[in-house]
Amino acid sequence: MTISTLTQQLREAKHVVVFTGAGASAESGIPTFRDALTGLWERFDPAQLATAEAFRADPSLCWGWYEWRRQKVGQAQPNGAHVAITELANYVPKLTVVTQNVDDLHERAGSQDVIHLHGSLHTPRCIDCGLAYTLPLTSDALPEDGSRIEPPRCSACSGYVRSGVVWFGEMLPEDAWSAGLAAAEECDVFFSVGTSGIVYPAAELPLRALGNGATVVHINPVRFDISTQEHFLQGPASTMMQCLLREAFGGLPAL
Ligand code: BV8
Ligand code: ZN
Repeated sequence: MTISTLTQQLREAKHVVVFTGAGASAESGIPTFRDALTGLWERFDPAQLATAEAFRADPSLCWGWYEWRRQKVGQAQPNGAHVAITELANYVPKLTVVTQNVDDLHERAGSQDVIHLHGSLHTPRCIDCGLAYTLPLTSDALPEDGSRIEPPRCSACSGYVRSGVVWFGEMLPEDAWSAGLAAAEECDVFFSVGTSGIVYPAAELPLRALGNGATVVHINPVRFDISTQEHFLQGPASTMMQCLLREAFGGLPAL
């Protein structure tokens, strides 16, 4: 598919879905999920650390990791991809942003009603009674190579406070998953931006969109195998999303 055919489809689309993974936040300086961990967590595989078992085994190590990641997100800014995705909403009748990411960069770029399939760093809760916990606005700057932090305790039942992300082995939030699925099964154009497509059930969404007859486009600097009906734009998310917006709709504010 040529860029001009794709931009024509984008101009005619009634409902566009943008599905993002860690690669969409990479240019904001947030390490992707496949990037090797550093510092205190260097010896861990993220898929092992992002589990309820890891938290129960060593709450301070796990909570320290999430607080360090939350700090990195707080220090980061939305990048050109987030901005272009927000802009896209002004040009198409309906845009749904579905993300696997646990940062708030889509929201800080101005995207509305972002669907977080894997939860968020910003919504911790009690691991026992589920009571939401309000994080202090600013915590002291954490050491760059990380530190162990004793998790806070729930004010209602004194259970440990856990991160608001979805751990491996946990169900996705029912409302997020059904909203993401409905959007994939209804849209005309589905962009899959910055994801390795390893984690399920999120990785099913592009296939559901394809099944519904949507045009599916993968955007990633690293080429990977796709079916003959899907399309691939090889390049970083910010450049590709901004270029698509310019080609399809003309201007885009300077960053
Ligand atoms: C579930 C929150 C049902 C945590 C995340 C055994 C038991 C239970 C389940 C399983 C099991 N075995 C397998 C499973 C399924 C499992 C799974 O898929 N495992 C994988 C490892 C095979 N899934 C689950 O467990 C899910 N739940 O199945 O529930 C169930 C329940 C009980 C029992 C049975 C079944 C829950 C999955 C949610 C996990 N939580 N995040 C945290 O963040 O700490 S997932 C985590 O990976 C992040 O959310 C991340 O977004 C996500 C996916 O990774 P990507 O986003 O794709 O990031 P990645 O680093 O992989 O790739 C980055 C890409 O960006 C690369 O392609 C790179 O080339 C590209 N890139 C780089 N730079 C750029 C770029 N692209 C564009 N521009 C750039 N500049
Ligand atoms: Zn509690």
